[in-house]
Amino acid sequence: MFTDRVRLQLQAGKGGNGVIAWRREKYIPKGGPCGGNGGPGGSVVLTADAQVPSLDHYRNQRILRAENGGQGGSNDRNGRRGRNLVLKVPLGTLLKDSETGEVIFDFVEHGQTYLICEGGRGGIGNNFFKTPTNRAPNKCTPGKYGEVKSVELELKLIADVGFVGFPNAGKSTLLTQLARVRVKVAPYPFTTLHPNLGCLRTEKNERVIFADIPGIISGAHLNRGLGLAFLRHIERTKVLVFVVDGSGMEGRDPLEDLAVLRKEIEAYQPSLLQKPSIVVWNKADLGQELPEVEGYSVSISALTGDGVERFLTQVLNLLEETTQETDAQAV
Ligand SMILES: Nc1nc2c(ncn2[C@@H]2O[C@H](COP(=O)(O)OP(=O)(O)O)[C@@H](O)[C@H]2O)c(=O)[nH]1
Ligand SMILES: [Mg+2]
Repeated sequence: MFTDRVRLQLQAGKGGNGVIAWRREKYIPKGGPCGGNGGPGGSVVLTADAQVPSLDHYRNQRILRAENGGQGGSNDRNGRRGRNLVLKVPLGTLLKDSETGEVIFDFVEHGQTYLICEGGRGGIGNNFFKTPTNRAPNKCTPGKYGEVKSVELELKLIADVGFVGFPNAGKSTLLTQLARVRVKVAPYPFTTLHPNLGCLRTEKNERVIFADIPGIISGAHLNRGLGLAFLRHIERTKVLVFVVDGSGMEGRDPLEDLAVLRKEIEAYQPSLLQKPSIVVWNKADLGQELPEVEGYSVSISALTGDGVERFLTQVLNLLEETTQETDAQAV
């Protein structure tokens, strides 16, 4: 699986110091304290931005700092607030604590924001220590340091589940429908990240990414149509879903379509056919006796939503089995 990771040390800004100052005006003796407060340091904030394609921007960075707060001034002037450091990250970025490896935040939607390091508070100037009994305090406090964290950003956007099928088989419709179905056993919130990409959360709060891989045409392995770029995408998915128009409309034969899809994939790399897969006979609403095939298959209507819930349950089960096997192999 494709991962792209960077390690960064993030530092919020230090708060500005408070100061001691005295009013000195002509003809006003004993003007009193007038030292202002320091401004707060800037915080470090991460925000998901759909326009950012990768973490490349951070590749050569190690330490990133937000601005410090300004020192207080005389005449009760407060110091300037340090500017926040806003780091834009691509959708699909996991923010992890680099010491514990724990996931702190998972950016899946455009605009999601997470404050990782809070800026230090500004110090207090002597004007604020003034009391009825102490009219001339000779005291101020320094600004506090901002938070510092070592983090790891990991981009994980490669689909777990890839839809493979001829143009017009209904892949896009199915992806859209997934966002609508509410599975009874558990609510799986589904977010559309991109027209061809959707993200679903399981009960365990794991992320499953579905991709509608642009249409295959016969000869893809010879680089016709979208060709090789397309086939490369499916190399990285864990589960393949063959979406086939099962209605037999337009004079197509569903079994033959499935055979061609498999042949294309096999011609490119035979091992891809070893991936766990599900055959989806789509357009069930148009009616058609569907052929029996080996392995998992399910008949659905992506248009009406019939059978989509069953399909989802199958995919998630298959994915879980696959993950367990992979984990077992890794041990
Ligand atoms: N009757 C019917 N039409 C469908 C179904 N799923 C998709 N379609 C239609 O088939 C056409 C192609 O669907 P689309 O999702 O764009 O196919 P894609 O090229 O595989 O992404 C569209 O006009 C859809 O409305 C279905 O289950 N039943
Ligand atoms: Mg489409």
